[in-house]
Amino acid sequence: MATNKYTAEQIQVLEGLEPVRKRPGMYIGSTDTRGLHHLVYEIVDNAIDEAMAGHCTEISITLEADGAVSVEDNGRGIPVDVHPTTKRPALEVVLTTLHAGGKFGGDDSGYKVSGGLHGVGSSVVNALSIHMRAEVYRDGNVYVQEYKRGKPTMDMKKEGKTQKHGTFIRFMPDEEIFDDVIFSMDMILTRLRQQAYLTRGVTISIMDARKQRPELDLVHPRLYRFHFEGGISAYVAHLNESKERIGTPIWFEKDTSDGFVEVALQYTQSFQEHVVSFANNIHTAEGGHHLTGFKAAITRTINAYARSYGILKEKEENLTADDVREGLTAVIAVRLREPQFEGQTKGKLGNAEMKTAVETVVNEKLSQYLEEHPSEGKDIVAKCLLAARARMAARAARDSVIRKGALEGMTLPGKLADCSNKDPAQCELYIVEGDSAGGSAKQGRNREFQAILPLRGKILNVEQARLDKMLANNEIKALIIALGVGIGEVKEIAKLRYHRIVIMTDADVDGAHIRTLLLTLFFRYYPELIDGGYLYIAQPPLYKIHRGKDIRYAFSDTEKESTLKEWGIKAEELEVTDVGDEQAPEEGAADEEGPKKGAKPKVARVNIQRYKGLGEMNPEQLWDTTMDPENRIMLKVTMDDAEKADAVFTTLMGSEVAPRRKFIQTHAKGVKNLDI
Ligand code: TSJ
Repeated sequence: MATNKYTAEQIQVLEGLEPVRKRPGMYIGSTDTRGLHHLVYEIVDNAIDEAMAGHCTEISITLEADGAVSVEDNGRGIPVDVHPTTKRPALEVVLTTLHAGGKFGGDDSGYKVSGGLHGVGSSVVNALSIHMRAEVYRDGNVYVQEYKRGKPTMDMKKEGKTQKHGTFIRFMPDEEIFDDVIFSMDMILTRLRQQAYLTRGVTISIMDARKQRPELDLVHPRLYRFHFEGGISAYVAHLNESKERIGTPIWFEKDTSDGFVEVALQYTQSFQEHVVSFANNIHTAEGGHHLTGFKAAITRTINAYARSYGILKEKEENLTADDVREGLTAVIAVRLREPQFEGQTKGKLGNAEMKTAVETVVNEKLSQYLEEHPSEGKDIVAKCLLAARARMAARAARDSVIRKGALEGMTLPGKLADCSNKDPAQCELYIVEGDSAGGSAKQGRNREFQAILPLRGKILNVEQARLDKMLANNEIKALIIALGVGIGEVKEIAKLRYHRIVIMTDADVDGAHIRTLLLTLFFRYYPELIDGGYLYIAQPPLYKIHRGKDIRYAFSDTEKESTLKEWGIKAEELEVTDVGDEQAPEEGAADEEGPKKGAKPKVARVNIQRYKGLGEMNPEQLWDTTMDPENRIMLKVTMDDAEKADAVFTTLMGSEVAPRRKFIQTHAKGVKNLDI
């Protein structure tokens, strides 16, 4: 019925922003640093949409001196005409009502992106900002409106003339909503670089104009410009920078009735597979049907090619999907009208039709490429055959290892201090760097459900090692046996002995290195454990701060400073000592307990100690701060984290020396913070 439809539409359009401020997590996932960054992505995604619709070529983002963020594009400008149902300018409706986005878009924009928040809209950003200003450059005029916490503080007005066209949005995140309002250049760069690859030809620039930059951001120049004429083909080239490549990236695209398919791929001599997929510019970390279609197609196409040229003999077995994925780097980007995102983190594309769409396109275009490039074709098949032979050798090695009982049925390693509970769902395994920290952890733990495995030294260079060699390494063997899941083709995730695996390393370069190495190992050999949410990183405190009987632990410099602020002490007035040293507080650094009648103000000494390593904490401290489920903070490792570790690892450990040297030089200043 027409009346009902009208009413329903009106209700939807008029929905206010109160619920967003009441339950921000429902709209942006969380109010931690991740949620904070979503604000930027959400605004930028609108400009990306405009670029993908073919109306915008430049997008600039500025982290302003005062902590605000501004985003400007040279698109058509958000419409400003009065919206019929609300009698308000479209600009105001877009920025002050929920789900108003897209209602003004006509149909030419094709597939909407709206990546970060899966399309909840720019009004959510407005609601969560203490202040927002919008400028629209359109028809020779500048239109302006400002808002506070999502509410207009003025009617939209014309403010002068301009030759420009486009949209400018400036917002200041609300400190009442977010735990922390400091942006990370690293996070913003990663995301925007990816968006620039996916939107070929657009220029995205990021300016860091803040007075105070977070320590980790100091390794970055203040201005970045991303512009990739090559699109995802340049992305593949970038992923393979430090690897030994076979030919140049292969690229193709095709518009099908089910959606648009674009693929870039390149083989390398590495043993690892690196395939990244996207749907409507959203990274599908859990894969989905488009990825399944891609994998099916490369297996089929390469086998067919190898057979037709007699490289694979009649009596020889087909190459397996694993064989053709070894050393493969690829980016798959699809665009479709109604993407369904499924899975635990909504990172899996659920549209079944995309399997056939991608499979058909890749079958056709890849076989055409191989026909036209026989020399590259031969090299690719040779690489896949090498993988197949290695697989058979590894199988033989594994069989013999199993016969000798190296893994299966083998007793738990002696250095593992196991827990008494045998229910995996209750149990935790702490992988601890070094024997002394391992000792503290063993004494400090709750032995009922916490097991400790100390690892010594640098484990192994997994980039260059094969499965059979890895099994021979004692540290790795101990870890694998402790996990209980086997490895390679005998992997059985259901046999996992601990449902929380915690990497606990020092907050220094060596610790970061071991952590990167372990993350890489899990990323490459046990991605299921990361996907399943079993892998964590412990967060030991960086500082112990005490004043009289009041003891606090700080896990970051920000936290340390806020404790001192709470106590009315300026950070510059204190000197931080390493654990063990005595600290004499300077005059004025001490705290006053508050004036008591007739008594002199009581002064307590404030003392800050910095922990250099886990080994410096005694068992009780380690339990209290880092291992006690009631108090501890642990980071759950995501595929994204692990993938980044893998990239760092490949650069640091890979067989090619030149890029490693470059990496170490360009990051030398930041190495003490080397982080995933
Ligand atoms: F929404 C927003 F405020 F977050 C925002 C929107 C932020 C930024 C930086 C840019 C944009 C934006 C929106 N850039 N370009 C557009 N384009 C439109 O909204 C637009 C313009 C014209 C037409 C038309 O049919 O004429 C349609 C649309 C959707």
